[in-house]
Amino acid sequence: MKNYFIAKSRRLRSTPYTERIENQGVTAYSVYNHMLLPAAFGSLEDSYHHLKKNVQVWDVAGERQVEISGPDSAKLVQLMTCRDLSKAKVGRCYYCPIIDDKAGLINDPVVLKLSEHRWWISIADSDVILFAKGLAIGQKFNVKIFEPNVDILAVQGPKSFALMEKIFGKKITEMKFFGFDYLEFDGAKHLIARSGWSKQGGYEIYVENTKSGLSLYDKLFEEGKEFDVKPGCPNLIERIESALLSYGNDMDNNDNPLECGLDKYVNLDSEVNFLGKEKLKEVRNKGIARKLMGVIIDAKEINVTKSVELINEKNLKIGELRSGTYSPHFKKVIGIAMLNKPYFEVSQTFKISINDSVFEGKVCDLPFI
Ligand code: THG
Repeated sequence: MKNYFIAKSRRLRSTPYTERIENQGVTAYSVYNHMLLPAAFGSLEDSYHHLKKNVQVWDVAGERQVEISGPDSAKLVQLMTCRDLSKAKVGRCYYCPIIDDKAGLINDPVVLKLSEHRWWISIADSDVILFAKGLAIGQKFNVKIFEPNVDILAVQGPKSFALMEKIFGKKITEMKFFGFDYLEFDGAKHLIARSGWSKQGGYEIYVENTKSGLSLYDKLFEEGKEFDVKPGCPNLIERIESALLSYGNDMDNNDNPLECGLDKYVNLDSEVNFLGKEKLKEVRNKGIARKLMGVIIDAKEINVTKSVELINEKNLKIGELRSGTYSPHFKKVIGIAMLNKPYFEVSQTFKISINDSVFEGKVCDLPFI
């Protein structure tokens, strides 16, 4: 595969950590919420093994916050998500599908309840702020909506707990999954959550004070030497093995949350009011017509840059591959695919063309591991 340079500009926003990761050897960028998102530090496979064993620090400032505050803030946040947030607690994070009136996914953010009338929506790659503003204007809600200067640093991997304890003390190890708290470093309080886009454990530091955040960045590498800390980024292999979905890759506005297996985050039987509720009830009553599933393919390499057709023995299209990677764990290609009814059954076989060669594959449940 040929590679190309990225043309930087003001529009393609840098992060406070860009200079640091470039000195540390970032080798590829992606773009996320109009911001640089590191995509590789050398070999993807080496980073995968390192992440599963040690600890990494990630510049995920591209996970931008949409802040919604004011008397109608809870009403607006609820209007956007099919997850019932009526019992949401201050100090907790909630993974929430955001959908439109047709139940099409707009985004799949982490929502943080900062106080009764103040929320952060930690977004995946789509312009949620415009959707929120449009709704607020149309509904005449009394809210303030803006993008605060928050630049997340993720600390991920099994040794993240020891590293963070060294810097922040015992308190940080007592934090529950998807809980958050404010901890002090170098004269500033940082919101730290036990979360992150890997299944290897860790934290996310929502840096608002850039000066303190940068000194924390350096401190993580200094104190992390004994844990073999390395710079990293969301890892394609690890996130597919773990079935962490990627908005824009695995699902988009043409898919609804039930098709994407997000049933756990869909509450249709409570009183809360959200867009697309009636439509989702219809989908639930009728049953979904397609489903996001795992696939395992007898191949050693793949590079998914657009959806790829999955074909059955009768040469009928039965679905499409949306993400894929070689997995060192399975020693095969694994991927995330949208399968049409009635083909979303485990063990359904298919053929797929990769680089002009045909390979055999099989459907399986998510997550893989
Ligand atoms: N952290 C923060 N913001 C984010 C992401 C993140 N914004 C963009 C993107 N990632 C949003 N997507 C996801 C997808 C999955 C999860 C988090 C964000 C996730 N899911 C857990 C799982 O699947 O096991 C559990 C969620 C739950 O059950 O509550 O962590 O990573 N700040």
